[in-house]
Amino acid sequence: MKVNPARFLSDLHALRQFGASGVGKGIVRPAYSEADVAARAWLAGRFKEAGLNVHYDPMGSLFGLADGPSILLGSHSDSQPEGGWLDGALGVIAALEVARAAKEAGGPAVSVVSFQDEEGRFGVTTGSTVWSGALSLEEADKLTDRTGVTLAQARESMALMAGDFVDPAQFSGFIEMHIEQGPWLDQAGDVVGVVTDIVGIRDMRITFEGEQNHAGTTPMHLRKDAFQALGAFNALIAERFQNVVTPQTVWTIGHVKLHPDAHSIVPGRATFSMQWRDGDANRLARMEDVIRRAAHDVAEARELEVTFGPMLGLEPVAMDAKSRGALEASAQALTEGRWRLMPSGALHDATNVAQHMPVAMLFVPSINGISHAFEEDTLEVDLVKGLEVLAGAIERLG
Ligand code: HGY
Ligand code: MN
Ligand code: MN
Repeated sequence: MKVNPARFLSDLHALRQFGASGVGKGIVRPAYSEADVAARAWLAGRFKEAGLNVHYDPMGSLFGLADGPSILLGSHSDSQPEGGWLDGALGVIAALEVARAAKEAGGPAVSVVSFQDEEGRFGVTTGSTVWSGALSLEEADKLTDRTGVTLAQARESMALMAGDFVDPAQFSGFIEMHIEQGPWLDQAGDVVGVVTDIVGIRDMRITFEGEQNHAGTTPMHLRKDAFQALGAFNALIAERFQNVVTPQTVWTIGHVKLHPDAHSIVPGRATFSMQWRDGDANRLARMEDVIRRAAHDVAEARELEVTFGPMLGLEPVAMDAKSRGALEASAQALTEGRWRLMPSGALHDATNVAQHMPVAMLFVPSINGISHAFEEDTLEVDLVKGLEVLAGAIERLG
C-alpha cells in the first residue's frame, strides 16, 4: 500500500479553509455551525470520489463506508470555539488517504468516519457517545450549549441528510490518528506515540445563586456575591484535592457565566463548568465527593444556594493489544526508534468506539505542546510519518 503525501496534505489544507479564523492556521468550526456543516459536505464529496458510500447518522456523524466488512479509521472535524487545524481533522484526512491507498492496492477494505461534536459543544464526545449507546438520542437532545441552545435545535441544521445509525458489526476495529496535544513527543524529539490508555473524564455545570445588589451601596459583610463564592470554591478544592490527586490528575474551570454580568452589580448568579480527568475511575469518584462537599460548604458559609447540572463522563479505556501491536511494529519499522508508548490525557472518540470493537490510537507531535488554540501546529514531515505508520499498521492487520 502506497500513501500519497501530496494528496493527503492538499486535502488537509483544503479542510482548513472551512472556518479559517484568520489567526495563523486556526479554525472556528464548532459542531453544527455553518462551517462545520459545509466542511462535512466537502468531506462527503471526497469520500464519494474515493469510492466510499456516504452516510450521515442522526447525530450528523459522517461515514464513508466500504462495501462489506472493513476496518474503520477516522476522528472528528468539528472544533473547539477557538481551535487548531489538526485536532480531529488530521485523523479524518489520514483515514481518507489510507482508504484511497488501500483501494488502489486492492485491499484491505477501509471505512472512514468524522464523528459529530467530539469537542463537546453539548456534552463530552457527543456523537460517538450516542453511537456507542451510552446515551440515548432522546436524552442527548436535552443537552444545552454555553448559550442555552439545545442539541435537538442544533441537529435540525443536518436533519435533511440524516439516515439511521450505522451498524458497528461491519467493522473489525477502529484506529484513530491524532496530534498529541501535549508536550511529551516534542520535548523528546520523537515522531510517533502509540497510545496505551485514554484517561477518564467527569464534567458538569455548577451554579451559585446569591443576591444581586448595588456594587456601591452594599457593604461587603452583607453581600451574597456569587463570584466571590466561586473564588472561594476554587481555592477550597485545590486545598482538599492535595491528598487525592497525582501529578497526572487535572481539573479545569474553563467557562464562567456571571449574572447579570455588569461592572456595577454584585453578581447574583455564577454558573461555571467543572471538569476533571484522571486514569483511575476511583480517583475521579473521590474528586467528585470533594467537589460536591466544597460547593455545599462554601454555599452554607456564605448563605448562597448551590445546584449541580447533569454529570457527564467517560471511563478510562485501555487500547486493544493486537491493534496497538500493529502500530508499534509499524512505528518501529519506520521511525528509527523515534517513537514511544504513552497515555492520552485528551479525550477521543476511540473511548466510545471501544464499546463496540477493538480500538487503538497513534499520536504525532504538537509543536510546543499547544492545542485547543489557534497556534496549534505540527511539522508536515511528522504528519506524513504518522500517516505512513498508520498505513503500515493497516497492512499488518490485513
Ligand atoms: O477535550 C478533549 O480532550 C477533546 O479534545 N475533546
Ligand atoms: Mn480531537
Ligand atoms: Mn479537541
